Amino acid sequence: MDSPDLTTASDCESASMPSPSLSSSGTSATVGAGADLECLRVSGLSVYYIPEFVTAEEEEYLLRKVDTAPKAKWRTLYGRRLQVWGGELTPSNALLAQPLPPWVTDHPDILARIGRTGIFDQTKQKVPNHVIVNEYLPGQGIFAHKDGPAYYPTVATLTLEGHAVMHYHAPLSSTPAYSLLLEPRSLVITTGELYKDYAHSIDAVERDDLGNVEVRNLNLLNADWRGRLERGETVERQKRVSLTCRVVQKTAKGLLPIHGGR
Ligand SMILES: O=C(O)CCC(=O)C(=O)O
Repeated sequence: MDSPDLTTASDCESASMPSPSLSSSGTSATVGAGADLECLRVSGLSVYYIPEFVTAEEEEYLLRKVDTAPKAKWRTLYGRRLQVWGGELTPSNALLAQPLPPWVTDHPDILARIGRTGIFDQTKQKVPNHVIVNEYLPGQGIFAHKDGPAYYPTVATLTLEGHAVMHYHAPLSSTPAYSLLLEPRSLVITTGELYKDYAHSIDAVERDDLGNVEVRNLNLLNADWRGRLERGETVERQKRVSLTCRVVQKTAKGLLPIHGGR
C-alpha cells in the first residue's frame, strides 16, 4: 500500500491530541511532519484523518467565501452544486491554471497546511493546485466514482458545516468495504490503494443511520461523534460543503477549452 513519505511514527501521543491542526498560527497542536501524520492513519488503510483541521472561525469564514463567490462560479452536477478553483482541465488532463483564491492560499492557508503534511512531496507542486468545492444539501450525495487520471493519486478533503459518511468500494463492488465518519472541520487524506483502486461515495440520504455502519476512524473522532456511533443514533444531515484539494501534475498554457474537465 502506497503512502506519503512517512518514516518513523515517533510522537503519536501529541499528534493524536484532539486539535491536530496544521495552523501556522500556533494555536493548536501541530501535525507538520510525516511522522505525526502517521499517527493519524486510519488503521490498516491508506487514509489519514485529521480532526479540527480548521478552527470554527476559519470554517465560518470559508463558508462565507464559498457562499459569496460569483454566481457564475457555481455549476450544477447530478443535483449538487460545485465550484472549480485553480483552472480547468484540458481533454489531455493538463491544467490551464488560474489563480487560486486567497481564502485557500493565504487566510486560511489551507493549501500550505496540506502541503506541510508531506502528502504531495513527491510532486513538483508540493501543495494542491486545484480545489473543487462541493455543496451537498440534506438528501444529496455523490455516487461511487474514482477521481480519474488527471490528478496525482492523493486527495485531501476538508469537510465544513455538516458531517458525511464516506464509503470506499472495492473494484466492481457496490457494497462499501470501508466507511469513515467525516466531522465538520476535519481533513481526510485518501492515498495509495484506496485512491487508485477503490471508488468512493456518499449516500444521498436525509439522515445517516449510524447503527448500520462500521466506521473505521472511530478512535480519531471526538467524544460526541463517538457517542452517537456507539449508541447507533440516526443523525440528520445538515448542509455540507467539502473542499477537495488535489495536484494536477501536468500544466498547459493557452486558451481555456470549450469543455472544462469537471
Ligand atoms: O465531498 C466529498 O467529500 C467527496 C467529493 C468527491 O468525491 C469529488 O469531488 O470527486
